[in-house]
Amino acid sequence: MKETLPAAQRGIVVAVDLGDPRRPLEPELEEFEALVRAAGAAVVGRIVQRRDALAPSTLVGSGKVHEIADAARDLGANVVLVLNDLRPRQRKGLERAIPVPIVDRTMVILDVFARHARSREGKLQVELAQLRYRQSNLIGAGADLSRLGGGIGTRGPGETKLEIDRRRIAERIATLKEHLEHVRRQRATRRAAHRREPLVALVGYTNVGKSSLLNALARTVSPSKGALVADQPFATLDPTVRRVYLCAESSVRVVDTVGFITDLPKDLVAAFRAPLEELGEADLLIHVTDASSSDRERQRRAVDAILHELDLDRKPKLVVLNKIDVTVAPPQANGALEVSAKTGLGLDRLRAEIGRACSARA
Ligand SMILES: Nc1nc2c(ncn2[C@@H]2O[C@H](COP(=O)(O)OP(=O)(O)OP(=O)(O)O)[C@@H](O)[C@H]2O)c(=O)[nH]1
Ligand SMILES: [Mg+2]
Repeated sequence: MKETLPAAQRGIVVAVDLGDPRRPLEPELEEFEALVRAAGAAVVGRIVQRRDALAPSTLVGSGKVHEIADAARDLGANVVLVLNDLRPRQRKGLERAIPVPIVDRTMVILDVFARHARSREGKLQVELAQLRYRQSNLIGAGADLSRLGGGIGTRGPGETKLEIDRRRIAERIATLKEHLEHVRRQRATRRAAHRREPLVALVGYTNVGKSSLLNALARTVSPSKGALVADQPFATLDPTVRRVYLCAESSVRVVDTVGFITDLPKDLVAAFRAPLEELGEADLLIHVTDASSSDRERQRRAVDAILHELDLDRKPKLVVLNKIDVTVAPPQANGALEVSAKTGLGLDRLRAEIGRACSARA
């Protein structure tokens, strides 16, 4: 029997460039388009407006609003994806003038998370974050959502379409919190059983190769056993722990966590607070960076900012420059340990450094 595939999503990406020299638009725009693709939509157009300030009622100027509506029609787009986060009033203003659904960056990220959540805890967290975002942004249920007709902004972590009635959202949020509390207590008990071995946490921007590095360190050969590796943002949502042998007699546990991103939406930070707080138990953090990315500096700053927010900036930390097989001589390596999860280069040194850092703690 043939299945009818849902109509492919074709999106127009819209961004306002505020011309902040400390925040060039291009890398953020490219990252946003990668997120859109990870959420399953194709980018068929890009409209950028340079402004000194965001328009309070429509984000972009009124002329631009019409340009977007025309482009959506001409290019056969069925969703408009906005890089800047939208206030409820701006969302309404755009919705009034543009006949396709309006989806902002936070909704896209939530959508990618919904697609990638695997564990029960991950799914509960994502659903909670989605409902909170709807609640605080007055994104309607029912009628408004059916307008989205499936696709980005409507996907729940399971098979469910997010169609919960607004007055039931609060109830559902309370239930989700209870379930999460229960799952977390179980995990805390499991964790207590492992306390004696040092815990090392891999942190870093999304897609830098944290899961690949975990697999390489743990020498996971079977792809089904290892952490999931994929060339897309937020492949990993659920923490994976593996035992890594530093030498024949000594081992540590290494945990691979959800990747970070600039301006991680606050509903997501709240949802992932508990798993990230477990990083507080780590004896050592390994900050993984991507030698092949021209965006490395911006990414490094974003990760440092989140580590600071999570009160983790005083933890012992090793900085690792991964994917060194791709670039010959990366500029500004700043004494970072050069490794390649792909070729195995530098991994023995990394093991030795982990051992040194962990025994210094003991
Ligand atoms: N050339 C090269 N590619 C690598 C290396 N390490 C990882 N990659 C690739 O980089 C991409 C991302 O790798 P992941 O291990 O999924 O990265 P991650 O940091 O876990 O990503 P998220 O879980 O999505 O945040 C994949 O396509 C990997 O094959 C490396 O050392 N060299
Ligand atoms: Mg990963």
